[in-house]
Amino acid sequence: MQTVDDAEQQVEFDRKIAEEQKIEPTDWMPDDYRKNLVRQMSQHAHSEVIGMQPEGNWITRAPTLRRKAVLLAKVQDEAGHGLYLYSATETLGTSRSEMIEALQTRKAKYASIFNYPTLTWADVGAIGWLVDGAAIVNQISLQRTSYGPYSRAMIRICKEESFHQRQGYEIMYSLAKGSPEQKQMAQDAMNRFWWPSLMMFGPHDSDSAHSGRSMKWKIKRQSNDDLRQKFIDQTVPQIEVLGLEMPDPEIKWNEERGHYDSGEIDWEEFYQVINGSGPCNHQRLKHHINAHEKGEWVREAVRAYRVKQQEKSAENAA
Ligand code: FAQ
Repeated sequence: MQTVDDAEQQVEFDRKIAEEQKIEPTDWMPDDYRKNLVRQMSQHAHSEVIGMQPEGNWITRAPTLRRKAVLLAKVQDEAGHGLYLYSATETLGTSRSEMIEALQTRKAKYASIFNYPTLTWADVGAIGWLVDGAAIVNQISLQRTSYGPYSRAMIRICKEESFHQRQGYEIMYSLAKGSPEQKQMAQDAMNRFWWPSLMMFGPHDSDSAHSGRSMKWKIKRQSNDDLRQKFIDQTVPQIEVLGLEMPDPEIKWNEERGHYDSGEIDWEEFYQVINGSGPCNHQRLKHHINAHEKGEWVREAVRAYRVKQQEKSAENAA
């Protein structure tokens, strides 16, 4: 039940949202706003961290030293994005270990796209171009999200994501303009990553459980379908420049709408993947759990160091 104090705080919260002011960690906020943010932001952080795995698979097999150095830097950036986002989520009163536990026990999701395998080098290009490309479209919109720490993390992350998208497109361009075998590899990678990239934007607006409240609270600024359309509209001309065949035969410019029409997503596949039965769900979580367990000695060392520091300052104070 809301107390008089809460009611006043609610009015103040609503005013800030209406006036496009940011909500900051020490501000009062409705419980459901906080919970919804923790859900979305922690899942976003998990996506960045799990997202290192498909590309990490190619670091040792990158075709040149330059490609290897660039890919290493990109994968490290994703780790950094995960860390900004975990830190931003911690400002809402949850801990890193609670978030990791939710991921590892499947209570929290991560982006469906990372449950697909990277079969060839061209997949690294397709991920940079399409997956980072889709992530940017979504994240540019989230730069205006109402929660201050999330918005600021997004501004920084978007700058790095544009480099990621360019490096992916450059790989695709080299392959598409290379030998017939290389061009075929690029075509195959794009065909496999096209539909999962469209799924990154979530279910249709009419089936999106959280959109109503998230849009009202300005956590989300544009709807799943609007962002997906934006991505399709900006990517189709890029496919034309590559000289590849469209991954969806129904893609066609619609003069009246001023947008590209496209075919329907396989929603059954989407729900299977987000509910744990995609091609790599098991492998991704297993790898995360193994890496986390192997890193226990680091956490132990940090705890021991903290105790030592506390003992030292107690001695100095005595
Ligand atoms: N995958 O009601 P909605 C990246 C879930 S970062 C998995 O529409 P919402 C960088 C959704 O969580 C990519 N689950 O949900 C990179 C909910 O389930 P829940 C990550 C999905 O939150 C690049 C249920 O379906 N970006 O790629 C997906 O309003 C390359 C109902 O859906 C973000 O996380 C999905 N695709 O809208 C890294 C951006 N879609 O939580 C490495 C921030 C929906 O009730 C390499 N997040 N679900 O159990 C968002 O903008 C939103 O959360 C959406 C979903 C748009 C993803």
